[in-house]
Amino acid sequence: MPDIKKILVTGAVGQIGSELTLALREKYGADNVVAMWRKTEPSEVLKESGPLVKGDVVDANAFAGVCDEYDIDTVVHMAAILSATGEQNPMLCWDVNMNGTINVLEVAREREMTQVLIPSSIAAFGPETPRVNTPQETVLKPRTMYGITKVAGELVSDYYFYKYGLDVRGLRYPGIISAETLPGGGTTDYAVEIYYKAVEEGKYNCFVREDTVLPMMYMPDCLKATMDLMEADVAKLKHHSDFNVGSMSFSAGELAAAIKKHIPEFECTYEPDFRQAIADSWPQSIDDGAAREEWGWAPAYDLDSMTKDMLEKLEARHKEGKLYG
Ligand code: AKB
Repeated sequence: MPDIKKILVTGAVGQIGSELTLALREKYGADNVVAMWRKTEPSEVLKESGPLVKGDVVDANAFAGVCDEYDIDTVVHMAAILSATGEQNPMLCWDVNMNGTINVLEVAREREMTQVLIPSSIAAFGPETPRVNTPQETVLKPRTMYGITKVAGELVSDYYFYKYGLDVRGLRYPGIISAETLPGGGTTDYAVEIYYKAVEEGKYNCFVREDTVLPMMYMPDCLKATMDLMEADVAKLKHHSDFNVGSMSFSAGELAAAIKKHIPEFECTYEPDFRQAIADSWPQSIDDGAAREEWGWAPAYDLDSMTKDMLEKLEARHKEGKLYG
């Protein structure tokens, strides 16, 4: 098993980073997981539960300095510009995602780090990819800048593995649904916003069509997938930076119907915007046989169990007047 001792999480204030940092602190010891953030102020719980550093992964020297200061042997690189923001500002997306990734890999290579985790996404696929049960090995011709940076990230990560022996791992996240930190700038954000608005206002105006089907995953499964992959025996891995991970797939209409079972008065309307074209270029469901075989991936939640849990959490917070934290 990998000898992970001191982890740096970039993008630690983001939707996944914020919860992953806490889960990693629980597992590896609070002092051994450093949360790196750039723009958004970290929450009290992130601040109080372990070390925190302000930094920008695009600045290679500063990033190397942080790794040296904290004696980092593992980087979990969550900082990225997502699909929707990436289409509004492609150059920013290229800069943050490409330069951030190569800086992480170079700093890790120079320091002979134990492991680097760089997530990919279903955005690595494009309209020419089979959309149902998308295979592990298939066409990677995305039409978004975010997707292009994710394909390049997978390829360059595997390059570092084969050329330098750096243990780089990655998984293609579907849309991630969670109740703690709101996502920002993604196409799948509607699947989180809908829960908040259902609880807050009893209605939601969805920015994709009712029949839009995408693969999704609940945060507890996302944390489990990420941490299980980090702990997997490298000798058993045939893939490294590009694992498909599936969990559930549903249309926006089916999601609204699942919420309606708990909040009968909930009304969802649909007003597709530029994000519809992005969603239409992505898979509807994922074949994750390689992840299941090589490191035992198995999700726990489905649409109904996730919806019950999401609504319980958000309703409890709403009652306390703290829906948004
Ligand atoms: C996005 O919508 O951009 C992300 C993703 C699927 O990678 N959530």
